[in-house]
Formats: sequence, structure tokens, C-alpha cells
Amino acid sequence: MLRCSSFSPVARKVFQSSLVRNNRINVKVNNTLSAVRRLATTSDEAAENIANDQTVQLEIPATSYEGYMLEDLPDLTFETEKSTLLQMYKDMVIIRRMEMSADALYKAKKIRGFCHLSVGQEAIAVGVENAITKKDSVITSYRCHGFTYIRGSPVKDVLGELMGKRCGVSYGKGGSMHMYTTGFYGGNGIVGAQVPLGTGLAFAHQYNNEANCTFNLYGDGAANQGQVFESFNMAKLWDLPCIFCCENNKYGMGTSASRSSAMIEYYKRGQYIPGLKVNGMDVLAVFQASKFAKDWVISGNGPLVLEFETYRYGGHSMSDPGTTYRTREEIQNMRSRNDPIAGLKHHLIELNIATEDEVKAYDKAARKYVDEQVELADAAPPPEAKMDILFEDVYVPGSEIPVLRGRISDDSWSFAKGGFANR
Ligand SMILES: Cc1ncc(C[n+]2csc(CCOP(=O)(O)OP(=O)(O)O)c2C)c(N)n1
Ligand SMILES: [Mg+2]
Repeated sequence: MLRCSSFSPVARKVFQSSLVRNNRINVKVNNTLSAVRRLATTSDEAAENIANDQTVQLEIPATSYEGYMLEDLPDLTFETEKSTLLQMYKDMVIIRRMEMSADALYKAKKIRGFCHLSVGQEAIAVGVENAITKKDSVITSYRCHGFTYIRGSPVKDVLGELMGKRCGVSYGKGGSMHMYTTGFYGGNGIVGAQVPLGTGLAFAHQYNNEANCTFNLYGDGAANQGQVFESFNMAKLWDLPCIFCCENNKYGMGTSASRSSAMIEYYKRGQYIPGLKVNGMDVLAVFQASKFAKDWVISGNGPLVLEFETYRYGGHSMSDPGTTYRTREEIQNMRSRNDPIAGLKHHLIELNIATEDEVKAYDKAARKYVDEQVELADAAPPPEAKMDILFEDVYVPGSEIPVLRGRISDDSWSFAKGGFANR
């Protein structure tokens, strides 16, 4: 199934037209896996409909996983729709282009303040999203732009938020670390603080008898926080459908995991909770592990700890060049050998899902889409200079209290009056 719901209308259009441009697509077909069917279509819709029906068989290396207290691991051989793979590729490229645009906009001083990019870690957002539905919940740290996009926000709204524009996902008031969208609970600036919140989201799924789960993401640095262990305890005590996901990108700011953590096998950190280490640089491994994890936690087995081994190519944030605490060779090595986008591209070509030229066309379409979104976000207006805009998102509209107390009585805001209560 093409995950149109996680794709903005503009991006979806770009993707569909690319499919048609490449109207001869070779795939292995579901019921005759060895057979190769060649498609020749005449319209966007036809190309998409046929493409949607086709599945390909994939095999990922046995080194993709390591289990802890688990009898079974995710299958290494599996089938998935060809269109899903293409969509994953496209989304990873869009996220990377979006982050690179954010980098450039920051350097042009159009984005100010904190800004943490996730270049190199794209496989995690994309792999997780493809394994879940919009009814599942996701919560993560400040390194959140990719998840905000993949959960449903157009690139324009993510970049608009970074530039403080009214069109931003948080109306320009949150900035880099505070982005939310349906089923996505941020974007949290305090290291580890999202983990108890995510545990609460999982509790809500259980309480409401829903067959849904929460992906509760945190970093290797955050993994040492006390509140993470308190969350483990409650989640196991109540067997909550919570997937604790440590994005181990090997560093917490400028401190390597081995210098900050007495035990760096983060997938074993749940002690009494089973765990799974996953190659987080391979979107297919992340996808498979996430499907496995969702299935595990919604089947009443209680929580699971996933460790996605990954790497950030850039510094911790825009103020960190990222080269003083690690060698250039280390970064280069990861980029050239383990890049998630290059890895999936290899699969697409090897499985005859797309040719080199077709992949280039996807890259070009993604670049064009992001460039257009940058222009729109840049041209979008900032919030109007009106005081009531400052207070409008404190409460869900209609649920406001009469007066929101300020620091001093002069600052108190009356929702009824639409102005300061005591002025
Ligand atoms: C409670 C708290 N302590 C310290 C900080 C400063 N700080 C911001 S990010 C960070 C490192 C976290 O590293 P990790 O959890 O590995 O996440 P990554 O940045 O690698 O994604 C620190 C110490 C903070 N924001 N909150
Ligand atoms: Mg880290």
C-alpha cells in the first residue's frame, strides 16, 4: 500500500508523476516470486494501482539483529510492496534534503536558536512509520524534524516552524525542538523527559482497549536518565504496549557512548524487559523490527526495548561542528559504507524495482519538491504582532479558563476579554 497519508499532497503528486515517467518497472511478483513482470501503463492512476498490488521478496543480513530474552527474532526474509520501498526511498531523500535546507537556512541566519539535525538517521523515522498506523503514537527528543514530516506535516510547515512563521507546525512558536502533529507528541527539549510521557501514551492505548502502541524514542545519552528506568518499571508492571527505542547514534553531544555509559548494550538496559538491537542504518531492518515490536507489544507481551544503532553525520546541533571528538575518517567511513539512502537505492536497483536513471529522477523530484517548500516557507508571513496570538495555544480552544495568571498581576490574560485582565 502506498503510504499516501504520510505524504503531503505536493510530495504525493511528485511521486506519482515520477512513477509514470518510469512506466516500465520490473518487479518480482507476489505469487510467482521468480517471475518478472514488465509493466507498461498509460496513466498515473493505472501505474499506481498496479504498482500497489505487487510485492517483492527481500532478505536482510543475519547481522541485522541481536536479541535479549527473546525466543524469536524478526524474519530475515520477508515480502513487502514495491511501492512501499519506493516510498521509503523517496521519504528518506526528502527528509535529508529538508535537513540540508535547514542547515543552509540556519547559516543564512533565517533560522535562529537551537537546531538539531538528523542527517544519517533517516532510516529510523521512515522505517518506524511504515510499520505503524496513524493510530499509533510516536514521541521523541529534540531531534524531531524527520518524524514531524513522516507523521504527516508538509516540509513547508516544518521549515516554517524553524523560521518562526505562522504556517509552522506549532504556528512559529515552538521552533526546532517543539514540533507536533497528529499521533506525534514532539519534539521534547529536556533530555529523557519524553520517555515517561510516551509511557503514558502507551497506558492510554491500553486503557482505551486499542490495538495500538507507542514508539518512545530517546538517545544513548538519555538512556542513563533515572526517569527512563522508572518508565521501564511501570511499563513492565502494567504490560503496556510501549516500545522503548534507543537511537544509539554513538554520542551524546560531544561524549561518546562508551565514556558516558557503564554498559553500552542499550537493548539489554530494560533488564526484565526483552530487547532487540537493530541495524538502524538499514531502513528494511528498522521496518521489520518495528513491525515485530508492534506485534509483540499489542499481543499482551508487555513492553520491548529496541536499540537502533545509527550515526549522525553532522554535529550535535548547529553550534557543534562535530569534528573535535571524533575523526573525519570515522564520519567518512559511516557515510560511505552504511548510508541508509545508498543502501535502499542498492536494493531498488538490484531487485529491478528501479533503474539508476529512475532513482536519479526520484532524487531530482524530491529536490524540486523540497526547494519549492523552502520558497513557500521563506515567503510565508510571521505571526501578526498581536498579543492574543501568544496565548491562543495554551488551552484547547473552548476549554480555556477565564483568566490565565501571569508572573505578575499585570501579565494575567483574560480569554473572555481577549486582553490583559488587569490593564
Ligand atoms: C535534562 C537535560 N540535561 C542536559 C541537557 C543538555 N543536552 C541536550 S542534548 C544532550 C545530549 C543527549 O544525547 P543523546 O541522548 O544521545 O541524544 P542525541 O543528541 O545524540 O540524539 C544534552 C546533555 C538537556 N537538554 N536536558
Ligand atoms: Mg546520542
